Amino acid sequence: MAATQRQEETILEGRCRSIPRPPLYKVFLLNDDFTPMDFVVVVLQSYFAMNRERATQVMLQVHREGMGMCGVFTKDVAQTKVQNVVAFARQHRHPLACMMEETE
Ligand code: TYC
Repeated sequence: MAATQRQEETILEGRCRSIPRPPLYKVFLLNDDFTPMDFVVVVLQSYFAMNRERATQVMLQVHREGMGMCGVFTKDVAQTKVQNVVAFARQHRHPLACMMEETE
């Protein structure tokens, strides 16, 4: 019984590994001179499930270094995040830019 179970698990594992992993995409925020810092923190909390402390760290990294990564997602999820963040920023008349890039 145990041997049969192990054999089935091995077969299942083998099948899983033969399925290629979907490509993943990094989502970034870009710095600008106009979007308020508090707004960027709200974006990171609302769309990237960060707590206030982490969101503040990422916002400051973007502010100082020009860009910062918000997360890694499958293509459709990354596209939706970018669209929603940009739409939310435009509703509030902020020029905040958000982009995605395929991981290596
Ligand atoms: N540089 C902006 C300011 O000084 C803050 C900012 C941070 C804007 C991150 C965009 O992605 C950004 N108000």
